[in-house]
Amino acid sequence: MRKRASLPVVAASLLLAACSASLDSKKMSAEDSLVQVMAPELADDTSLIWAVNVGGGQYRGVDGVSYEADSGNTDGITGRIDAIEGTQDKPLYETYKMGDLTYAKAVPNGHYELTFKFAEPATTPDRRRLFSVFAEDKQVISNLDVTESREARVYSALAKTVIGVEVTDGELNIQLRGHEGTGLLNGFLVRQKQPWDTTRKLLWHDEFDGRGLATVEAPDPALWTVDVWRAHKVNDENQAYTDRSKNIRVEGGYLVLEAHQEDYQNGAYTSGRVHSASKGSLLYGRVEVRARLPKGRGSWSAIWMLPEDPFKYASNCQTGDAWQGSENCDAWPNSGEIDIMEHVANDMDNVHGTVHNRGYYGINFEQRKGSINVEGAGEEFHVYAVDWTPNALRFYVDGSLYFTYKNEGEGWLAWPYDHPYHVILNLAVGGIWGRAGGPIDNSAFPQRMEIDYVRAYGQ
Ligand SMILES: [Ca+2]
Ligand SMILES: [Ca+2]
Repeated sequence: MRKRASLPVVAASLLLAACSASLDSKKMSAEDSLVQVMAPELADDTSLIWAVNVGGGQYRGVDGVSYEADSGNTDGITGRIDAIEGTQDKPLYETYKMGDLTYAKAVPNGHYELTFKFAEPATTPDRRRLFSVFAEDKQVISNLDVTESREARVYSALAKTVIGVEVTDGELNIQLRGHEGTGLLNGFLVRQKQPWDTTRKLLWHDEFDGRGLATVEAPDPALWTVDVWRAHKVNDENQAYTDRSKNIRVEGGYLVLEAHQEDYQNGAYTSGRVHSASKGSLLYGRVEVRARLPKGRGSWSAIWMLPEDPFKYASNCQTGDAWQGSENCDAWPNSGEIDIMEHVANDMDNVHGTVHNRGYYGINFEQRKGSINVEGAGEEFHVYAVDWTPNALRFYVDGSLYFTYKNEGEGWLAWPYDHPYHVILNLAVGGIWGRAGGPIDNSAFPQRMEIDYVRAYGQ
């Protein structure tokens, strides 16, 4: 959720762990055993059907995925980028193919989930590249501009997942088609959805049923604190957060965060923000939030987590200092942030999961992230979840895995996720990201983010 910071970025090369090396998964090398010690539960991905390092050789991803070499496919032109940013899988993104590519593989009939990996070279012959990706002749990614999708940065890795691809003819077909310039692809993987583990122990939760569905009331103060903030406090967000029931209430089985356009104090919008600090936290485990997202352009909704002790890894400020929105305190990003779900309605249905830490955050667009297409995110409820172990953070929508961030084993710079975090739910209006796709649509108010439940489970 935090996008802005004034701190110098730590050289990413310091943070590369031995386990980012390309490995032959069949050989048991010293590096292999290191990977297994660090992340035993990532060693085998049983849901994996097919993965290809487009334009390159065999590669083992930090999430344990074994990518096969791109052989036997003569489509397109192979190229190389040596300055990849924004991913733990740099070698995968360093090689690509450009052109109207096609890939096909015999698979059992069924439903599949596809993750595509893109990064654009700076030397692209086209000023702008726009292309679409098709799976089983259906357009699953339309008019993609890779660089624009990573805040106008070339070299930045982009991972996009699409779900519900149905194969009925025994062969999975993937195609790229250029609209302006040619298509470009650096890698892809295909999974079958795995059953959701429902055996976890519930630590704490709120179903937002309150005293009854007919009662309108404030969020339960035993678990939640409602923030009252001025406009522009963080991220240049346009809304003030209030504790009025107009902006935040439990109603009809949901927590409702409702944004309004209205003159309020020195701002033009109001909305709701709530957090569970010192009331509901966890260290490892899983958080599941079932929510329906707002649709109006300018809205920026978020389900995310911050440390219980924001000063855990701060170097220039201490307990009691104001740190949110501060340029002078490095509590953020040092102590970390986990964004389970972010959605800006100028890019409807494109849901993001992101981690921020001192090694990887907004500056230079080094933050690690994945995105997933959630059709009807503003119409239907979906379950947004993160699964957190000492070795990895894995991000899901409706049980579909779309992003894995691995503990590189090099300490807090890239893994400050070793202390308790709490949950934050908010609906921002505008801000640097909410306004990025055009002005706030004032005809779209009020806007609502509705949360059916928040459930925190143990490991
Ligand atoms: Ca590649
Ligand atoms: Ca509910």
